[in-house]
Amino acid sequence: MESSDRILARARTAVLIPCYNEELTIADVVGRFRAELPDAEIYVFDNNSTDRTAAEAERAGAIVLPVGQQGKGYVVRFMFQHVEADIYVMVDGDGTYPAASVHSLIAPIINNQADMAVGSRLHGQSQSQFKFLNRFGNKLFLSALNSIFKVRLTDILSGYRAFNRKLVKSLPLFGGGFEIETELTIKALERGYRIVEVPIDLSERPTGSSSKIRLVRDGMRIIHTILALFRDYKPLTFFGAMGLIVIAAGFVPGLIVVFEFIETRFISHVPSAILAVGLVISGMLLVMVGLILHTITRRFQELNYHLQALIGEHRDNRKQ
Ligand SMILES: Nc1nc2c(ncn2[C@@H]2O[C@H](COP(=O)(O)OP(=O)(O)OP(=O)(O)O)[C@@H](O)[C@H]2O)c(=O)[nH]1
Ligand SMILES: [Mg+2]
Repeated sequence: MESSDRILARARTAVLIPCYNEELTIADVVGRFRAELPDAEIYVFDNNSTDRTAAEAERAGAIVLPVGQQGKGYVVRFMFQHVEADIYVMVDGDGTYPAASVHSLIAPIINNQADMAVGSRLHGQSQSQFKFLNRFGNKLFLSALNSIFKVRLTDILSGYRAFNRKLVKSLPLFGGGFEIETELTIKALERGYRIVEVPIDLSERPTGSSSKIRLVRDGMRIIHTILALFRDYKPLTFFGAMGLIVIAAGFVPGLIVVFEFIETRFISHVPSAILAVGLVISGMLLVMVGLILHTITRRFQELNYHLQALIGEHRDNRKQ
């Protein structure tokens, strides 16, 4: 087996840092990653910062690329499309993630044990300094995601990740804001990519540097993303559960009418009867929609599998 050092020496590694007004910390972040990964290309994606972020990043030796459309999600999509490398590391520009952990983060990618490695701030072995609300929100989204998608992850919102090229170039991402991390995790899971979590310790933002998260707005966007992906990737569970609830609700007026009919051979609660029929038919319709979408999703998954196999074959042919 080839040693991971030798593989790393040959692989092109890119460190990607999305940034919005991080003049206080960006030079330090670039410097630390340069020290840990001397051969890597370090890119800073400046998203209309109004402070000296771009100048500071350039001074520290990073390649600075401006991105016009505002939002972390747009920036992640831009960098995945435009940066060519074999191993990708993504990290925040606020200096809260430890650069020294980058080696344990990229190890599973180099050794081909994972397609995405996530620096987990909530792992049993992590000692993270989290703000109370952020920790609470994180746990809430996590339990929703773990139960819907039947996985056991400990951090879905982490901004410190490593990827291989295959994943970066094949995930279709649409989110524009902070929901991008949720989208990355769910879409990678659904496509069968291997995800591992590596414990990391989160530190606090230094004083004077301000958070870009707006709890209500970004929280709503993340909930919306989880629900939309639930609908798209688990349609039978999503529509089926709704359908069963509506059918069960139809039983309440329905049973009143049935009991009355058994007792008196007569129906006086006509509105209840109409309501019951309406609810049961609507519920059945929802279950049917779930079944149809489930079949279509399955077929698309098969199609996607063949497509990936074809792309792999094409790549192998070109290498020869
Ligand atoms: N390119 C770009 N980057 C952004 C934008 N908003 C935030 N970022 C960057 O995304 C990273 C994460 O944002 P943070 O504000 O640190 O969010 P967080 O890490 O969840 O929360 P705190 O660290 O507690 O503030 C930082 O490097 C930001 O500079 C944006 O609109 N565009
Ligand atoms: Mg941060």
